[in-house]
Amino acid sequence: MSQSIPAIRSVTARGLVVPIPRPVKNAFGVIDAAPLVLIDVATDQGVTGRSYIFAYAKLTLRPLAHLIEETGRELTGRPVAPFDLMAAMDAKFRLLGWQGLVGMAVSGLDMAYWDALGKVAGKPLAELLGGSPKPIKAYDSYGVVDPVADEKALRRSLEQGFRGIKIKGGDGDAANDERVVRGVRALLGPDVALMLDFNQSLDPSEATRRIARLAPYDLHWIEEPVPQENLLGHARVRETSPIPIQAGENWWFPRGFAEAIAAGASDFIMPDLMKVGGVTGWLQVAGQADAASIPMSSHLFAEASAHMLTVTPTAHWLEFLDFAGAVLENPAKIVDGTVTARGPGLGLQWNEAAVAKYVV
Ligand code: SMN
Ligand code: MG
Repeated sequence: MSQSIPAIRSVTARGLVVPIPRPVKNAFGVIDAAPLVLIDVATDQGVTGRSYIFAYAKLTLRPLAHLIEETGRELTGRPVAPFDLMAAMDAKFRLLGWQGLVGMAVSGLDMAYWDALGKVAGKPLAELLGGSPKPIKAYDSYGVVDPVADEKALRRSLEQGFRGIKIKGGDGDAANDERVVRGVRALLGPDVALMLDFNQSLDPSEATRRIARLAPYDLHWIEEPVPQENLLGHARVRETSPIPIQAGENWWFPRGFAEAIAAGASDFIMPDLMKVGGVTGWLQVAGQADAASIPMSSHLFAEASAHMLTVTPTAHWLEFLDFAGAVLENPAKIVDGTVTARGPGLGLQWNEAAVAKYVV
């Protein structure tokens, strides 16, 4: 018996500001709450596809919700066929360009379509895509830390079984980076992976100078040392870096990754589901990473990313940074430092009582 593809009945998007377990300080500021847009794609089969995106700032919540709902309105009645819908979006936005809010809206919708398909099939998305859910190793993602003031939190991460910890650099001078990295490495011991994220805050010369100083501390990767669009700058830093370079959370759609890989920008890549083109875009990047033997990690969106890393041939690390836990019925669960994909679909259900508290 064949099941027919559901059709889109309506799309709703809600802007929220959600509390997060700990603030995330980076080289440019502090995130102390998560502006999220929740997307619901209702279908004619009674199933609703869901996803959420991270708006970065409160002021983008309304424009994003508007873009998502208006785009969705035009798609009413169309089958939930993500490949076809991505082609339709490409045609619609090709001349406008879809880097920025438009790309985030398209990616968020794509995730919700796939969630709906998983729910219709009654399967976790990872299974629908040909994989089988299994534990994916995760790292606990911090902002700027101080090895003394944050000792308790870091030890708690180790107790939860995390085998990797990411912290931020670039919040002070090179001496401060070194002090923090030395202190955190001493606290973690030699067997836990330690990653350092500069969030695009340096220029290539300064990045090269700072990274050389960090060589003794066995860092697992250096992330976004220079502005994300400076692909040749990344490649230049990488040439002499004793530590692998990681980037990708700000590269747009599969084309962006093709360009970055061709430029030799990075040893590792970490697409963000909301900028890479959702599930559809991620799958295309996973193919590129496999062909180029590049380890691939995720950025944010732990619940959905667990599904994607399950079907990523070069799967590396899942980032655990809990931005949506407060509004989810089943937030990503850390078991012995791993996250396992849960369905049906992406496994996203809203806790409507919590949503009502944080809607803006
Ligand atoms: C990051 C980006 C956006 C929000 C929080 C943290 C960071 C990361 O660059 O890699 O997690
Ligand atoms: Mg980062």
